[in-house]
Parts: sequence; structure tokens; C-alpha cells
Amino acid sequence: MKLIGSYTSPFVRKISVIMLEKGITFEFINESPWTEESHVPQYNPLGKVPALVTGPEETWYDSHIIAAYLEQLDIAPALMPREKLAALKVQQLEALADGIGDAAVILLREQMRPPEQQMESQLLRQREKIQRGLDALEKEAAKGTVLNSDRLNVADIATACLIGFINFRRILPNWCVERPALVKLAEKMFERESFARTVPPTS
Ligand SMILES: N[C@@H](CCC(=O)N[C@@H](CS)C(=O)NCC(=O)O)C(=O)O
Repeated sequence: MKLIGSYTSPFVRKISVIMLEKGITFEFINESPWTEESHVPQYNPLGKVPALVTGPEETWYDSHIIAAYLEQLDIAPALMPREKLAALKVQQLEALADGIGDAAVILLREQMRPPEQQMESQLLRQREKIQRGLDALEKEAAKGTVLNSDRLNVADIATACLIGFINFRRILPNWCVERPALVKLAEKMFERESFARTVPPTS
């Protein structure tokens, strides 16, 4: 399998972590989606990473779909409950973490524009999504029934990748204030070998 992505993307990290946890060997093809000469559109018409090439005629994209594809291979450990409703609850939290990631990427791109071209309303809108989303994740992490339970799942991985990205890009320096359950979850996840091996490069 070939994973197309960039080391700094939280969505790509999510897939790398899942494959490392399951012991699936893969080749990493480092491709930025942002350059003019990017090959990413050859793998995903949306031009986004990650994409996972599994055969000459088979490529998967959108990290949520790739995660589901990897799960149906039935390779232990299972990272999704077998029961359908329980699995949906995990996927909803995965979607929440990924959605906060989307808002963080939009915020970051907006902040990269010259200051006079940045839209204050856009910055505010994305920051609000991030704050609300993190509050919702904090509640779930404190409950410990789906997120932060004693069985690792895809939502835990997506949440920790998101927090890693927020830290790495300094998107919300005070995110941990009043979010103790999320802090604990992130600390616990960052100790795993799969996370240690996928730390975003600093340069
Ligand atoms: N929902 C997608 C989001 C992927 C995504 O936004 N990836 C970013 C990198 S962090 C990207 O490739 N952006 C390029 C673009 O939007 O053109 C997923 O989960 O795979």
C-alpha cells in the first residue's frame, strides 16, 4: 500500500497511526497538496491528502473513508466497535475531530494571506468552530464512554492527531485551559509508539 500525504497533515497522521497500530506495512509518498506541480490530484480529484493506493485500479481518499477501509480488512486491534450504532458514535466523534481540523486548516491558510487581505469574520468563524468543537470533545473525553474509554478507537486517534496539529501550528495556544480531560487523553496518546513515530517535522 502507498500512503500519499504530507507529514504535517493531521489527517495523514491519523492514517499513519492507524496503520502502525495495526502493523500494516506501507510506503509513504511525501506530496504537498499545495504546490502547482503537486501530483495529489492524480490520486484524489479533490487534490487533498491523504490518499491510499491499494492496487493498480484502487485508490481511497478522505481519511474517514480510508480509516473505514482499513477497518474492514479485519486486522487486529479493531479500532471501531463491531456493533453498528456504537461504530457510528465513534465515527461521529472522528468527524468532529476532523471537522475541527478542517477549520484549523482554513484558519491557518487565511492567516498566511497578507494582513490587509485577511477576512476578520472568517478568522472569527473558524476560531468559534474550533472552540465549540474542542468543548464538545472535552465533554466526551470526560465521560470516557466513547472517547477516552479503555478501548482505543479511531476517534481517540483523530482527536490526538488534531491536538498535535493545534500544538504544532500554534493555532490556539490556550486550548488546554479548562479542558483537563482532553489534556490527559493527548498525553496518554502521545506516549504510544505510533504517535512518537509520526511527530510532524519542525522544518
Ligand atoms: N476531509 C479530508 C480533509 C483532508 C484535507 O483537508 N487535507 C489538507 C491537508 S491538511 C489538504 O490536502 N488540503 C489541500 C486543499 O484543500 O487543496 C480528509 O479527512 O481526508
